[in-house]
Amino acid sequence: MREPPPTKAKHIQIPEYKEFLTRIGRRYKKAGQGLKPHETEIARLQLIHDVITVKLAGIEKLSRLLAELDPFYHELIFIEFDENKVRKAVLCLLRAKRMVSEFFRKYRYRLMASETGREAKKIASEARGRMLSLIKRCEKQLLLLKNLVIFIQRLPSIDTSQPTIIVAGAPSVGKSTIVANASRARVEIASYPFTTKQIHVGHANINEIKVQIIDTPGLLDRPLDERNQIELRAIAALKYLNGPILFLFDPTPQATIDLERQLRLAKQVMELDPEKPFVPAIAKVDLVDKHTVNTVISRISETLGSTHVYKVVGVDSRSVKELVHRVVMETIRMMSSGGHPRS
Ligand SMILES: Nc1nc2c(ncn2[C@@H]2O[C@H](COP(=O)(O)OP(=O)(O)OP(=O)(O)O)[C@@H](O)[C@H]2O)c(=O)[nH]1
Ligand SMILES: [Mg+2]
Repeated sequence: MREPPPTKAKHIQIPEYKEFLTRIGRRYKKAGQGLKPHETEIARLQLIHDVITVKLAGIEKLSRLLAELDPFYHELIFIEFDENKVRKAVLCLLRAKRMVSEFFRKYRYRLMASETGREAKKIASEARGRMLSLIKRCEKQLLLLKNLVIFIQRLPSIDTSQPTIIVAGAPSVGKSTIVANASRARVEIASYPFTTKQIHVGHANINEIKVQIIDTPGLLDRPLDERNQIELRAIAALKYLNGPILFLFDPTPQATIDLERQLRLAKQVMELDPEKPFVPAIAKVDLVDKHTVNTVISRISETLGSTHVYKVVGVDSRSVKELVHRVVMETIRMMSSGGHPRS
């Protein structure tokens, strides 16, 4: 299994500027004690160099992680962070690290050639100032990258190479209820719309196949450029995660948006990636009569051209497990027969 970015990010630490000063300050006086004056100053510069180098090792790891991001995580991260600012911040710190090593080499030679303790002190003070100011100049960037790493660490760990079902639909259609009943995921369920604000992942075992079930925030039927950040997270999952989209319809009169708007939304979702299997399902069928269910099925078939529309009672875990099982099997069948995912 490929390690997802949140797992990789757990090994990355980005310090704040003041942490450099504290770490250096704690050992500065003792460094090189008892040596000749110029040797003492070299030892102190070595300390500054080493602290900066060790503390900035995380930047290189972060830079590698960002370079290897798959499109899903790339999208999810740069919905919240300005990609250009992040790139500049990484470059600022990588440059600072390189320059600190260069200064250290240069000033070490100058210190070795110094003739008096006074001269050595003067050279060392200049070197210290220059080395630290390189980091000080990237103070804001350090903070940005520290926040970025914390953000990545908190993202859901999704293995983009594993089978995945993406549950989507308008707000309050019952997405989280389905994900909770199909897996071991603990997701928030509530009667008000927009309860889910992040992407969540649940894991289920279907006939020995490990399946990831993705809960997404609710979507409204509006153009991409009018969508808010929370909706864009759902779009990132729908566009870039590999697997069928289980699209839920709320058939009740209390639905957040009416059926026609849900159908418009379904079309928009289908268009995000026309190659992706699209599985329509009517949720909350326990709350409406048969006639309503049939009317909704007809409208879905007419509008989306779906040959099969599933029905599910999200609050009944048996109904949910059966649906997920059928979606997985159907997807496998479609993929192995090489048929069009929406035929
Ligand atoms: N009776 C009944 N209620 C359901 C069913 N599915 C969900 N609900 C209820 O509908 C409400 C919304 O459910 P959620 O699972 O939070 O809906 P959601 O689509 O995740 O909502 P957002 O995250 O806000 O987009 C909750 O009060 C659920 O208990 C169902 O099949 N039958
Ligand atoms: Mg939800």
